Amino acid sequence: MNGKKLDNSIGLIIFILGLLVFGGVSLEAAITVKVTGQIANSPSLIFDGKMVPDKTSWDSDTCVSWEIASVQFLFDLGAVLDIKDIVVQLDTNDGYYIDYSEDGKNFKNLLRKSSEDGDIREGMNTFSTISGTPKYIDKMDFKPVKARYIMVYADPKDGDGCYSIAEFKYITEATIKENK
Ligand SMILES: [Ca+2]
Ligand SMILES: [Ca+2]
Repeated sequence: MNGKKLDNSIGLIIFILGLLVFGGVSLEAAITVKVTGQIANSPSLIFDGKMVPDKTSWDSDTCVSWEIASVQFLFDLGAVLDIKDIVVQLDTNDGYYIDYSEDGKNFKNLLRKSSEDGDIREGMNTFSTISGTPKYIDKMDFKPVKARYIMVYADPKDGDGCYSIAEFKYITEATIKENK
């Protein structure tokens, strides 16, 4: 495997990341990423705003990759937000679950990406729930939810055992207003 291993013996890595802007007001709401299990490369890559070209290799230095299906990523968005849509870059030939929670304890499934979803069969791919965009996947779309916590993990029964995530974006009502 390429890239340096982050051997987190206590099972937790926490990264505080950048600023979020919502509703036109800048708040120092930090996104925290907590990782359970062993991964390659820094989890900060998931929220660095940089997408990778589709078809990028799953173990590229620009991706956060792992090989044990029990690895979990827990994103704390810093506040309960109205999540309308997401855009996520994942290794296309695996299944992944994305769950959400308001309190960090009670999680519900937001969506599942199967190994069959997407327009390419190898490498990193972009999956969007924003209808009308080229990477929109109808069956992954969801009704808006209130969430502060997002959990991402692989489906151990669907994929080749080589998993990867390169970017996660979420769209709120405030994001939509800003872009008008
Ligand atoms: Ca990235
Ligand atoms: Ca894979």
